[in-house]
Amino acid sequence: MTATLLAPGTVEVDVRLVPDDLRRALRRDARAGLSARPKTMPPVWFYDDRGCELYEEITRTREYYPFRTERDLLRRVAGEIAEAAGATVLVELGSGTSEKTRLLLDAMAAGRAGLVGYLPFDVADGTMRAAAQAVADDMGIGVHAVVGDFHEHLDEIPDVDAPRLVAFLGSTIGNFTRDQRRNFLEEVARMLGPSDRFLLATDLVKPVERLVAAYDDAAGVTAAFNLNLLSVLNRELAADFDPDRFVHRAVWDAENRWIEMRLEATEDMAISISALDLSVEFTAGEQMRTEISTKFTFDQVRRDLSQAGMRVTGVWSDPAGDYLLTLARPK
Ligand code: AVJ
Repeated sequence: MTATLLAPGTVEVDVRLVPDDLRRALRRDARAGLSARPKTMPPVWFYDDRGCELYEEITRTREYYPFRTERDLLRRVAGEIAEAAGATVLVELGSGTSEKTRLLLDAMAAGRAGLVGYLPFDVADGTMRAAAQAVADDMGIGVHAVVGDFHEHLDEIPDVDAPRLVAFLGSTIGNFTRDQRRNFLEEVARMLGPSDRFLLATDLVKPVERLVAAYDDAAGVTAAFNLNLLSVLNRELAADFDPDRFVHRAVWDAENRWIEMRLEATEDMAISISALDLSVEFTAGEQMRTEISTKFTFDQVRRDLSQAGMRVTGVWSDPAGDYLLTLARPK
């Protein structure tokens, strides 16, 4: 169904994911993940208010280069991307509040095609509503936001009668498993019309010591970000994790070309998760995986996009070759 573009300055928010859905999803992921061998928890649960604060802090650490590398790259090439895409509506998957969004919006507004609409999509309702209103006010365009989950609600994004640039920044695609990535890219390809384009941000493979340092900064901010997950489980599921009895680990998995973040138990312990009526054992040295962050090569990106039904029309990288922005169109 083709939705009409909203009048300038108006904001509409479609809520496809209510707090109860999130609570149910956390219970499902915790029951499955804490009973699995090895234990795992998906990274989406890092991002409570404290987690968002800690992530912002991570982006300011010396070791964590992806955020500023992407921002500086966008500052340099957003205009070229806007011209190459020729879109007048920006659809942003995982929209957050970042200035990176503004770089793209400003470039599109200044471009030949102009900017007539912004469609942010994110799991975090509050953050996105505030950002949506600010963009509508500052840029005088219609903003139609969707609160949803990447893996379930992409087809809820309004299909407007204007060329759309669908952007997925932050290299968040690196946190998806292979299956999640394939399904996500196929879903994106399905939603693209002939005049739509897809902009994908990916962090590239580089010397291992730089990768591990980026996920284990000397100041311990990433460690705090990782350990905060235990506080989320304690608060949301009445669990009794003691974060002082776990340590943060960041490990490079060369075979899968991803960084794995883990929480390692420092001693044997039994954890009760009252909300799930569940008790789980940890042995000393046992590690629970809390995030993968896949690092790409251009060939991998081109192959993944091609397998999903898209072909590359433009690439931009920073001088050091640390990061990649890829523009694609439906085949
Ligand atoms: C922005 C979600 C992609 O995986 O690099 C930062 C999150 N995890 N430090 C990433 C993160 C550990 C980040 N993403």
